[in-house]
Amino acid sequence: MKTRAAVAFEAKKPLEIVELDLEGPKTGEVLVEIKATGICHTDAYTLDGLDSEGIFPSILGHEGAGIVREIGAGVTSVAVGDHVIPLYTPECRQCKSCLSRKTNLCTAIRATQGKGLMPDGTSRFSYKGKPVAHYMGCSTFSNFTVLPEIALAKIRKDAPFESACYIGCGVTTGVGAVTNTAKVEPGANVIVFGLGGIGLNVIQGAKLVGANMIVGVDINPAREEWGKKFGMTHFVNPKSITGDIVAHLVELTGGGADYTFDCTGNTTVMRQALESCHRGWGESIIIGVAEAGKEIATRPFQLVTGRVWKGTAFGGARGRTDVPKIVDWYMDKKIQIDPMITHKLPLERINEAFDLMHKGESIRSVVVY
Ligand code: NAD
Ligand code: AHE
Ligand code: ZN
Repeated sequence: MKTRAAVAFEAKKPLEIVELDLEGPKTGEVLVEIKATGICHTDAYTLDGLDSEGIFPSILGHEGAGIVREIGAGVTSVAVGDHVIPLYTPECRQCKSCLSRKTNLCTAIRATQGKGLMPDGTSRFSYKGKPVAHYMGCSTFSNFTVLPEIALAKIRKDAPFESACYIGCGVTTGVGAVTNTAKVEPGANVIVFGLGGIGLNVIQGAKLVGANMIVGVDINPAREEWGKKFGMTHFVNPKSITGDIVAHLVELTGGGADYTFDCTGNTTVMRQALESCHRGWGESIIIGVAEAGKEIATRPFQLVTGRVWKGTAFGGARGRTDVPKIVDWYMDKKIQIDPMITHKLPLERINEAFDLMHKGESIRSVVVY
């Protein structure tokens, strides 16, 4: 069949809207009509050529929601007509990682996914007879896409696609980093670095679990109002303070935070986040994705004296199990999504979404097909 998609032909070049060929689902695979997709900073990072796994040409996008249109042989967990969210972290429930119960990082298809291929080692997309790579196993910047059934969370049909798509990455990552990875307890003091599409969800997650101080740190002053909307109690703009940001935050939190979160992808900020933790027990969670070649550093003394450095992918969520529950939280108004979706655009205008993100003018842009 044919599908309309925004293709990343080259790094640092705008996406091009073209019609591609899409092969139908093979054994264990599912054809999904994507109804809406968010644009996450990770898509921009890959498009900007900063991803060591970046492949061109490819179809980016990993924050979608849609409808099952066809199932391949052997598919049992979803049926035609089901509403689904594609999962860049699948959940096979059979691999060593899934069975360990210690991680959400299912390894069933990670190797081929990282090469832009389906589990059988081929791509379903082609343009003018040449293969085009999948991205993060999702490729939601295509109106139709094919995924393995283990990479689909079935969700309730009354959830609007234009909001539910954000649960495919940003919402689950931010809220899950608080509830699954850090396990923030009521009364804890929290610092969130970077108040974009992920950081604001960390803030709402911290509020949800009853954190005490929720300090937001961002170099964009407009983010102060945004943080307050979702539960931030204090805002710090590193550009507006005199002296060292870490010393400032340690003083503000009475000795350092119980939990800090990096939602910037900047390795200097990651160090600040670790060192703003309380001596003896503070935990810092890296969410941000740093560009290829970057490394983190701190004095080992920071860890010797009890601070803990952790990371999280997809908020530690096991997608097929947890994503439908997060959709329920949204539908039950336990968490907010709609105010964070600042822009809705047709696919033809997807490049504007990247410009808005780079200018700091959007929280989340969503393409509606
Ligand atoms: P975003 O562009 O919406 O937000 C980034 C925010 O960080 C902006 O508000 C920006 O002003 C702020 N910022 C930038 N530099 C800063 C600095 N030096 N100090 C303080 N604030 C600074 O991006 P997003 O979509 O929220 O994504 C955030 C990061 O999380 C990206 O690196 C993205 O790739 C990553 N991410 C990781 C996961 C995961 O599973 N680990 C999931 C989604 C996104
Ligand atoms: N490809 C990059 C790593 C990118 C990365 O860390 N991705 C996160 C999700 S970001 C979503 O917006 C992730 O899930 N990581 C775990 C995994 O298995 O990819 C690189 O550095 O090569
Ligand atoms: Zn993302």
